[in-house]
Amino acid sequence: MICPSPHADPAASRIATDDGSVAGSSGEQYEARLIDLPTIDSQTPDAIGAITVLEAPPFEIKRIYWIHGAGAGEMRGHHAHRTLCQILVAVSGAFEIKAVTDTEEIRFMLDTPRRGLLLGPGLWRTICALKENSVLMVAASATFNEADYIRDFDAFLDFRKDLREMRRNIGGIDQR
Ligand code: T46
Repeated sequence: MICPSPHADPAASRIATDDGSVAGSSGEQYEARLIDLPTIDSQTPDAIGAITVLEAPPFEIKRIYWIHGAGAGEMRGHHAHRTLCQILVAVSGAFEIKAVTDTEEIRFMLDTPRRGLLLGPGLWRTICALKENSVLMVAASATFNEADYIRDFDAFLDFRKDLREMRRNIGGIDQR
């Protein structure tokens, strides 16, 4: 399935490896990585299936919601957040998530409830359901605030430019 991208250049697209690191990302750091969630598998007659736990997240969770009802190949997202941190879990079905900077995009496959994607602020994201009836749970660091959204891609590019400039000015170690 092809989930469209805001960057036209396919060379700018990279796939996150299984351990969540970003393949070939030329030293850039991203606040986007896969995290394995502790899972208890039960195989006794009175407890079948598994329990997966999201605990001790790297931010305080203020809100949990879930996205459902998107058909296979349908997309959501198309925005960035100024400050919001999130953990995304495909509790059912599968999603391809793209985390996009001003120069490239990283593709993450969420196809198991045993894994989450930690997504920081300042990244444009697209969410593409890969299967009918997929459900994406999102744990977020803040309550809903429309002012935290950047919904225009050019405004996002300006935001990234300002961020880079600010980091340079304060002599930041990281140049995201
Ligand atoms: C994100 C990805 C992963 C509310 O009124 N309250 C809420 O708590 C939320 C989440 C949304 N809304 C309203 C705002 C919009 O008018 O519902 C509409 C759709 O929301 P949004 O554009 O956030 O939907 P998605 O699915 O594109 O994005 C969601 C998250 O909200 C977003 O933060 O990064 O999933």
